[in-house]
Amino acid sequence: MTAVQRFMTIQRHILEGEKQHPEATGELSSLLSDLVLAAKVISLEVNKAGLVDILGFTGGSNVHGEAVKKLDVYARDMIYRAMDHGGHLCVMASEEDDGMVHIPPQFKKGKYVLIFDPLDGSSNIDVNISIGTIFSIYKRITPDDGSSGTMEDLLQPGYKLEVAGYVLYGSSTIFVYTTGDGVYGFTLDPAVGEFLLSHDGMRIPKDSKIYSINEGNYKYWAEGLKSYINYLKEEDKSTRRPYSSRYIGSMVADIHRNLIYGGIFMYPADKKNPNGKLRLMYECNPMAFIVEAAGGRASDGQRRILEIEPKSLHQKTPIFIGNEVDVKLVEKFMSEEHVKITL
Ligand code: AHM
Ligand code: MG
Repeated sequence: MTAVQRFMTIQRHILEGEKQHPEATGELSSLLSDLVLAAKVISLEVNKAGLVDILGFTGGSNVHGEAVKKLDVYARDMIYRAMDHGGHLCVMASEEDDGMVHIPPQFKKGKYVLIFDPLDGSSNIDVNISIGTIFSIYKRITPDDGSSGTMEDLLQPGYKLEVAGYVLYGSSTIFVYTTGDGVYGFTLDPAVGEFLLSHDGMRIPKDSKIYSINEGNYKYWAEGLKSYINYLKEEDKSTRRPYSSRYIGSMVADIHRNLIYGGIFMYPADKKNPNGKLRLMYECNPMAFIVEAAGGRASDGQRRILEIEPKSLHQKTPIFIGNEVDVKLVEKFMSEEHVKITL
C-alpha cells in the first residue's frame, strides 16, 4: 500500500516552513500567499481561454465594453495587483515590461524583490497546451529604509534567491516552490479552491532517459551538441539509450515533466541565437534554483546558471538543466569539441 500523502494546504505548508526559522518575520510567507491568490485567479482565466471566441469577446472589448486583455498581459496585471500593496516588496520586474516595475508611491516599500514571467510559453495558449508562471524572490541589496528598490536590487545572481517557484496550468494547475531546501508541489482542487500538497520533497530521478530540445534547430547547433544528441539516439542498454525525445515548447511543462520522470531540458546557443532564447532573470535562474534544490544541475554549458552575474534584466543565456549525470555529459561533449559558435 502506498503511503498516504500529508493532507496540507499550501498556506499551512508555508506557515509551517516559517516556524522552522525563528528569525522569520512572516513577510516571505505573506508574499507567497499573495502569489498563491494571483495563481488561482490566473488559473481560472487560463481555463476560460478557449471560450473567448465562442462568446464573441474578440475584437478588443467584451460585452461590458471593457478591453479584453491578452492572457499574458492579464496574468502580468493580476500578479502586479496582488503584489503591489502588501508592503513587503521594494521593486518588481516582469518579462512583459521593458524596465523596472515600481511599487506605487502610496504603498509601503519592503525588503524583498519580485521577478516574474507572468505566462511563459504563451504561444501555446491558443492550442490548449500547458503554460506556466515563473517567479523569483530576492532580498533587496539597498538599505531597507522605505525607499524604492533599484536596478541593483533586481540584478542579483541566482544563487542569492530566497524563493523560486512556478505555476503550471496543465491538465490540473500545480504550484511548485522552494526556498532552496526541498521542492514542494501543490495541486489546485478546483472544488475547494485550495492548492493541496501533492508532491512532497520532489527529487529529480537519477536514471532518466528523456531529452527535451527543439531539434528543428539542429543545423544551427555547435558540433559538440550535435554529437551529444546523436549519442543519445544510439543504442546501448547499459546507459538506457536510445533516449526518448519529449518537447512541449513550454519550459515550465517540459521541466516539470523532467523533474518527475527525470531528463534533461536544453535551450542552447545556436547560429541564429548566440545567447539562446531564454531569459536569465525571468526563466533560467528560478528554474535552475528549483532543479538544483531537487538534486539536479543547471548550466549554460560551462558554468552554473546560478553563478552568472546578470548585466541586464532581459539578458538571455543558453541553458542545460535537469538530471545531474545528463547535464554533466552534455557539458563534456561541448567542451571536448572546443566548439565556438561562429556566425
Ligand atoms: P516566451 O517567453 O515567449 O513564452 O518563450 C519561452 C518559451 C519557453 O517556454 C520554451 O521552452 C521556448 O520558448 C520554446 O521555444 P521554441 O519555440 O524556439 O522551441
Ligand atoms: Mg517567457
